[in-house]
Amino acid sequence: MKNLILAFACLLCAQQHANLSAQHLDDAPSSRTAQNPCAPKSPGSAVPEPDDLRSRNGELTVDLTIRNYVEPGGSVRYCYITSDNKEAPTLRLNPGDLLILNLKNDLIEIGPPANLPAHRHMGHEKKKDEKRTADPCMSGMMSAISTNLHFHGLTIPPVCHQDDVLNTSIQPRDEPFQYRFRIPADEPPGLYWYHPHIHGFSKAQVLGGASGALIVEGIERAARQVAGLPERVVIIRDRDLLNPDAPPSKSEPVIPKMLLDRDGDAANNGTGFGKPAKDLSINYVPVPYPDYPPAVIEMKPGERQLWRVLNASAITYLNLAVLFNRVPQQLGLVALDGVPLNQSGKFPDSISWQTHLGVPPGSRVEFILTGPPLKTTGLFVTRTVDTGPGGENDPNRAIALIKASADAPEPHSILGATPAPLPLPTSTWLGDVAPVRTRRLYFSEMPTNPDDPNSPTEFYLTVDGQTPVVFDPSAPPSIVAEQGTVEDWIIENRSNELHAFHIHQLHFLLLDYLGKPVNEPFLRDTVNVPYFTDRALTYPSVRLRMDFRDPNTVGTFLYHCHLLEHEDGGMMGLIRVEPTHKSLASGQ
Ligand SMILES: [Cu+2]
Repeated sequence: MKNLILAFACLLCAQQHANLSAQHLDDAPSSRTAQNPCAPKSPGSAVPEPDDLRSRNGELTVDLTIRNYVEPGGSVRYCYITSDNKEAPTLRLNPGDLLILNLKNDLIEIGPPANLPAHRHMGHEKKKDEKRTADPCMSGMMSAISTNLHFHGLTIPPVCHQDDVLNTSIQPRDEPFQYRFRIPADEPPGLYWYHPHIHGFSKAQVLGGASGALIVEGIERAARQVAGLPERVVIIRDRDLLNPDAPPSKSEPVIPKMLLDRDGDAANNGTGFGKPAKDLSINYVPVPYPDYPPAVIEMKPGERQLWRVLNASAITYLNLAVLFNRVPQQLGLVALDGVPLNQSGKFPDSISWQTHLGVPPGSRVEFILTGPPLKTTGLFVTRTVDTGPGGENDPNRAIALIKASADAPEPHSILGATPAPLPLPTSTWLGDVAPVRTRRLYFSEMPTNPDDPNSPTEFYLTVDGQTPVVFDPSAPPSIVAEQGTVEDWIIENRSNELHAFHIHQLHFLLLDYLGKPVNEPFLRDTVNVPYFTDRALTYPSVRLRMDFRDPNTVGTFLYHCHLLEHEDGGMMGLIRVEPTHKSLASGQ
C-alpha cells in the first residue's frame, strides 16, 4: 500500500513534466502535421471529445477512409477519417436504426516489412498486378494493407457487409466497401466499438490507432440515475513507446530491472513500476513513459457525468481509478461491455459502486463520476495489472488530470432527462436456462521449436480433447452449436500469462471465476482468465454461459484472446452455430 501511495504521489509529479514534453513534440518538423492524416496530439493537452455522428430518421450514413502514416520514430499510425475530416467519430444510433458505413481503404505500404507475409484465407489466387481485385466478400487476402471492420459487442449476423471478418478483406484498390445493417431492436443500450479484424495484422492496425466508438442510445432508459447527465466518451488506446530508450522516472519508488517478454515487449516485473510494454493515449492524447504527463479534462466542480470508457488497446490491460488528493473515489458502474447492469431487471439498483474498474482490452465500462470540488484536481489513473510472469508490464500510471473549473465546457452530449423505461427482455434470463452441454477450452503457448525456448511463441486456444494448433481459418470449426440453445464453457489458462477471452456476436454470463460462483446478474463479452503458475494445483478458469438463442448468432464466427498479438499469433477458434429448423424456415 505504501508503494501505491508513493506511486500516485509521483504520478502527480508527472504533471510538472507535461509542458516540457509538449514542447519537445512541437519541435518536430512543421511538415509533420500536413503529412500526417492522423492529427497527432501533444502530451499534456486537453482531452478532445470524439465527434458524434447521429442517426436521423432511423438511419446513419457514414463515409470513412482508413489511412496510415509513419511517424519520424518509425511507428506506423492508422486512422479513420470522414469526408469532412472528422477522426474516428462516435457513431450514435438507436435500436432498430440502419447503419450504412462506406469504408475506403487508403492504406499504403510503409515502414519495414511486416513480420507476417500476406496470406490467403479462402478464394482463388490472383495475379499480383491484377487491376480489379477479388470480391472483398470472398477475397480472404489478408496483408498489412488489407482491412475490414468488426463491430465489437453487437449481436448482428456474421455475414458479409455486416459483421463477417473471416473472409471479408478490403484492398487499397477496391471501391468503398459498404457495411449495411440494422442495430437489433433489442440490442442493449450502451458502448460498443468498431475496429479492423484482419487476421495476422489486427494488432498493427489497432495499436496504430484504428478504432472508434459506437453507441446504442438509451442507456438512461435502463439506468434512471444517469437521466439528464452529461456524457463523455473516453477511448484509451495503447501505442508504441514514444521514448523506448528512456530509464524509468527517478520519482518512481522502485527502479525495476528491464526485462523483455518473448514478444519483445517490456515484461511484467511484478513491481507495478518500470517501463510499460506500450504507451497509452486518451482520445489520442499520448501519455508517454517515463514521466506520464497527464492529459487534461475540465469539469464543473462537483458535476456528475457519465463516463463511457473503452479500452481499445491492442495488448494493455487497464485497472482504472479516479483519485482526489490521492484518495480513490467511488465510481458508479452502470454498464459493462455495452450492457446496462440492470438490462435483465435482475439488478434493480442499476449501479455498482467501485473504487477501481478492471478493463481488459476490448472491454467497456460506463460509470457515474462526480467531478472534484473547486480547488481540487483529480487524477484519472490506471493501477498496475498482474499479467503473470510471461505477460507484459502494465504499471501504475497517470492518464489525465481532472480539473475543477466553473467555466468548464459541457460535454457535447447530454442524456435524455425523462426516459421511458426500457422494456425487460422477452427471453428467459440466461442464468435460468439449462445448458445443453458443457465444453472445456484452454489457452496455452509453446515455442515454435520445442528444443529452443527462445524461438517464437505459438499461441493456442484449444477445445479440450483436440490438438493445440495455431488458428487456421480454412479448417473446419472447432465447435458446432445449435441456435436456440445455451452452453456452459469452462475456459482454462494453462499458460503463465493473463489472457482475455472474447467471442463475437453474443454476450455471455460469468458463472464461476477461479472455481467460485460469482452470481453476476449482468452480461459481458470479454473476460480475463488469470495465469497459471507451477505453485497452483489446478489451472485457473472461468465458467461462462454462452447464449446461442438469438437468430442473429447463426453462422460461422470467432472466439479469441483479445490481446491482439495473441490473436494474430493463433489464439483464436471458429464456431459454427447451426440454424434451427424454425430459423431455416424463416430464411435466417
Ligand atoms: Cu492472450
